Amino acid sequence: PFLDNILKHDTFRQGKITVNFIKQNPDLFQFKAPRNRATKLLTYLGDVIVNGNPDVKQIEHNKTFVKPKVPKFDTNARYPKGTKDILTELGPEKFVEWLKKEKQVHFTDTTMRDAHQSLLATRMRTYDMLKVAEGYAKNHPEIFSMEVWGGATFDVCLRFLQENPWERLRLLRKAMPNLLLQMLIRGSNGVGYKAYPDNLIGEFVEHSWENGVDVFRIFDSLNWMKSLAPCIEHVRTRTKGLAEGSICYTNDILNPENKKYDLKYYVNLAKEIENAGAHILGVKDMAGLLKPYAAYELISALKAELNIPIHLHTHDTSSIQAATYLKAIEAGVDVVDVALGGLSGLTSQPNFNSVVEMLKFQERASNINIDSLNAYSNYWETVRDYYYPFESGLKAGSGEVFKHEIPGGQYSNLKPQARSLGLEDRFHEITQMYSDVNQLFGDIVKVTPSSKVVGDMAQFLVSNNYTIQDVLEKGESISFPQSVVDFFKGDLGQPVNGFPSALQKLILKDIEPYTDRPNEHMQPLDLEQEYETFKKTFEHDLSRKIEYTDFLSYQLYPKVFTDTYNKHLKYDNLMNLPTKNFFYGMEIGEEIIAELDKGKRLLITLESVGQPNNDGIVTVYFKLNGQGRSVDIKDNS
Ligand code: BTN
Ligand code: 3PY
Ligand code: ZN
Repeated sequence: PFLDNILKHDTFRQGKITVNFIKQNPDLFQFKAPRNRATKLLTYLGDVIVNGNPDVKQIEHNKTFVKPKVPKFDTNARYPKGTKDILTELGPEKFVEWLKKEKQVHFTDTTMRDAHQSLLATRMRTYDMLKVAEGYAKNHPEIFSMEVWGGATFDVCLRFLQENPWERLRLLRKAMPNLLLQMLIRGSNGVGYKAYPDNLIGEFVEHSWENGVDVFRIFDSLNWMKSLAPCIEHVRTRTKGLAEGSICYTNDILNPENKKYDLKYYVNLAKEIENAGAHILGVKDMAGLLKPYAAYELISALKAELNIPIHLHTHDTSSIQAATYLKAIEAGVDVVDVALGGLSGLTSQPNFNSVVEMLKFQERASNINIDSLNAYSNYWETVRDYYYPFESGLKAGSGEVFKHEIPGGQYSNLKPQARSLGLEDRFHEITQMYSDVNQLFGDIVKVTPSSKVVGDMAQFLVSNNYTIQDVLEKGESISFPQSVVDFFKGDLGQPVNGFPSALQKLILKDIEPYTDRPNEHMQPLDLEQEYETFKKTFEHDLSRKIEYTDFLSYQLYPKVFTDTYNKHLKYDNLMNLPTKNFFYGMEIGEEIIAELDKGKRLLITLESVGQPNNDGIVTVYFKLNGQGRSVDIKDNS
């Protein structure tokens, strides 16, 4: 195995070894003994029991959880016809014609993507989704689409949940074959925080479609057509799905002082998106700034000027966004995004159940079984409690969002970030600074990843006690966060009306900015060659074979993928471990069932936990299918 480690080592393979090679690479002495899957699972459980899940920062001891009730459905029943069947039957163009003729308003359910991204820092596990996916698709075939993938879920799924996002997609596809599945993609930034080579994004889109995505909501974090258009083209040429090109809504079209993001600006952008080949126009109100009367104006104008259907997305951070939907529906919007009650409101989407009630007995009402919908809301309300460490702490809607304009998905992430920087008590300073930084940057569109740049800058200034004045007066001597430098260089593209040039100079110092597409500054990826290299690097099979989609994960997030791969070598795939045990381990005497593969069940009981020995090793005693088993765990405390 030692020789094997040398042969596989990057440095060796690149032919760069020196006499110190062995001395400098202690990893050469790490040998991976083959271990069976049950032992890996017990090792994980032992580790969480002794050391905790590193992602869970604050544990409420003695907390009890209620078992979520899964609404009834017939496993043997056939799936009723839904929108996916209509798309397959009609193809994208005719599907769009069908949608435009629909009188009722349609709904996208965001519970499995944006809702938990915006309320629970994106931590919802596949386990909890799969429990209800099949039943939901059978009981609610009238839903337009299920937003289940993309945005931050890709990153978080790998990074913190140690799951394979592609596996999640495939399982949800299988469980909901009758409904359209929808994803969020950040144009040239894919599901990442920077631009990637065009051919990688094309490849990513194609494989997303092949693994289950039907509707691609495409946006650019600066509303830059040059990033949107190629991605719309990928969807049109490499899939049979729907390209939903989106405008990101910022500021307020009704404010007479807002000369930049006025109605004309949005209508023009929407027309460009339609001309670029979008099947549907997305109106992405990522921070929840589209007020009811503005929505009426905007949707009316878009309906009048465009031929494609309009799909509206908002966040209820202010708590008045159901009124926005009402006015948008009156103005003729075709589809709106909602989240099931238990995961709705605040920084998430408006409440699906209540919006359905709002429209009851009205012209554009839809035919949804509200009692069943309520049962699903209750399921999510109960599941939500298992994720309590990831709650943002926001208890009420806040009108301040119209000032700071922080996107819903970022808001739930900014609080824990502030906490980890020791700035929690200065959170309102950060939100105020966020708004000041936005003005300093020239009032930009703020949504991932541009929102992260503004957030990084705000936190940087607050934690260093700098003011905006300081930046303007002594910016030359300040070294700004890397994300801010990259942004001003042009790495995320060009903001509406360009960068403020004096500030750009202060931030970039002697770095030269550029104004063409970031992708022009990158080589296309040699996919075949890189895939061969990838397969050699990650040649240990997990409990499955390494796949091409793993290669795509690696290309988007090399470090995150590598870390998760290594965790899978150690712990295996934990997707089927109940959420309570994944985050909080087990209690003495607790008995759980963990399914390795379909039908391969393990019955695990925690018997006792020993004391650390002199080397800090703790022995954890389990019963596995009735047989005594123990694992030795290093206590890291
Ligand atoms: C978003 O802003 O996209 C929503 C939250 C996503 C958080 C992920 S977690 C790892 C990475 N680090 C960040 O600061 N944001 C992303
Ligand atoms: C994302 O990009 O993840 C978003 O949800 C932006 O709103
Ligand atoms: Zn959103």
